[in-house]
Amino acid sequence: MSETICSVETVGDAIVQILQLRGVNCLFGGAPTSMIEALANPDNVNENSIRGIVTPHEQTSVAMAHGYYAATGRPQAVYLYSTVGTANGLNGIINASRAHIPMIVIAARSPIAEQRGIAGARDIHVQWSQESFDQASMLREYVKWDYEIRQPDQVVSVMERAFEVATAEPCGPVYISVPRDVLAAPLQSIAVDTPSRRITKTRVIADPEMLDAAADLLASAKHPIIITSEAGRTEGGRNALAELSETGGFGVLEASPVYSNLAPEHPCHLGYIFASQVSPDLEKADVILVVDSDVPWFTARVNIPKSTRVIQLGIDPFYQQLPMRGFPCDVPLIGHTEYSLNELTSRLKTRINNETRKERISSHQMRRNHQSNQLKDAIAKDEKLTAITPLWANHCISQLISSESIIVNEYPADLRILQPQGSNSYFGPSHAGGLGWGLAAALGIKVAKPDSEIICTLGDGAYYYCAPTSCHEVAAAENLPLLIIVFNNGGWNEVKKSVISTHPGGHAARANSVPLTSFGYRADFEKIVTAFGGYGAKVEKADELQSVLHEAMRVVREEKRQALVNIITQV
Ligand SMILES: Cc1ncc(C[n+]2csc(CCOP(=O)(O)OP(=O)(O)O)c2C)c(N)n1
Repeated sequence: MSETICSVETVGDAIVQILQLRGVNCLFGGAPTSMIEALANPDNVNENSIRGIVTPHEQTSVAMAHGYYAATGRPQAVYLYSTVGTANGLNGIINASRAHIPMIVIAARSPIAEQRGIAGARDIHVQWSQESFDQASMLREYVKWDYEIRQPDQVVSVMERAFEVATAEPCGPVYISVPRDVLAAPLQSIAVDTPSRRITKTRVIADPEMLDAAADLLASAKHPIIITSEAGRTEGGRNALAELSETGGFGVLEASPVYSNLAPEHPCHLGYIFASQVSPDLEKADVILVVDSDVPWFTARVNIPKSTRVIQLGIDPFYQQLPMRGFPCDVPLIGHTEYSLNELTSRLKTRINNETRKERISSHQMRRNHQSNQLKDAIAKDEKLTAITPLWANHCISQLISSESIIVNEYPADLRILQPQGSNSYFGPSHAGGLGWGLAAALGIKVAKPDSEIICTLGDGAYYYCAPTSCHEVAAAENLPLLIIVFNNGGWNEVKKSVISTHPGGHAARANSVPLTSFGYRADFEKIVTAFGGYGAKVEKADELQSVLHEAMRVVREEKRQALVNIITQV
């Protein structure tokens, strides 16, 4: 076992060294005082130096770390300022928590000391009023672990514990608060195990008996179906799902996908379910395999017969973090998606009749061809309209996609049309749905994958929640060119739909007018980005959209600037 001895000046300096030794590339959001002091020390500059990225708003920092991890599987660090900064970052932490995104959140805390002669002791008015009896209490439900560094010699073990808990499955954010005087406390050196002795990477494969039971159920099913939201979180999981579905001819539905879970042209792909849509396939199924899906269907909207057998697979298929979740599970497959799916596939190979498999696949394909023709007809119709429909907008965006494209979507993307290809080609929002994630997550992905071409699709509501000036500033300052497409329908369509579905035939539905869901002013969003050196364009006519989008993409590709297209869409 070996240790790296780092000479340091303070606790803050030690935190910087440990983050670097543990492979953290970025610190999003700035840093607390003595960490800034450490980063100013030229002796600390080396090939592993952490990239500090200032973000004007905490929502941006947290979502950037989220995006970076989603694209790479490498947890990053985030800085939140005291109670107030933590409050601003909380929406992003809730998103990260439900999406199982590990990140090391470091928060400043008011100094403990009030007396003279202690570095970092209280000397700013806010340090009394910002202090909380229990700073982490406001986010404790959404982090896996929180701790306050209380004395200097704890720093290594606290940081090691943070990495251990964040990266142990199911992963999630952790929160460390550090009083300014503890952060400034002098330290001479720290000893850090290299390599780490807090290894959490492991392989969990579902119980063999349960795998046999699941294979029996799937093999004897007349109408089996697979439903997933996050099987494509890893490339291995995505490949394993493709193989399983091919082996049994099992159709796959993606329910509010967070990743690209199956290639869209895969013969078993049955389509996507977004928001509160339901698929009639589920009511017909006699066996449902739920793979990495917290909410596979809405019991209030579909009638799943009692006789339908349900298999649930994932590292925590019961989503124990969620206060309420009412889905049956006849066969639990508790394990990593990739390995457990592969085990299931190998059991099914000897159990599935080849004819049945072929028949299923050809019926999926017939259905898909029919649906895709219908979709083409609908797009062709919309092309002829003057106003821009979401369908036509998605079609025009699909013409921009290259092998380097990554779509980051906060709701308006239609995956039937955009057809994300590779395993890392699509990222959707956390099911927590805290709006304001998309643009910053896209920036985090761009930091992680500088050669990728990011297309970020947002609703106008989502764009507002993203703290857009903060995001545009980061894009400009860090040279992160990307294409931002805002579907500007002038308000909150989802909220309108929710009112109508809760009160069908009610006052709002009858009047065909839903109060408090439209913005009173339609902003020229395209002008905001120009304040940050970007390119902006607004488009209102269907026949102009394609050329406007192409010009914006050209600016991103050739001029390496951020570009925003404000598409005035019909609801
Ligand atoms: C932080 C936050 N506040 C409020 C909501 C509730 N909410 C859900 S969808 C929605 C509207 C989003 O508007 P937009 O992005 O324009 O998409 P549209 O519904 O118009 O398609 C709102 C306000 C939320 N999810 N997150």
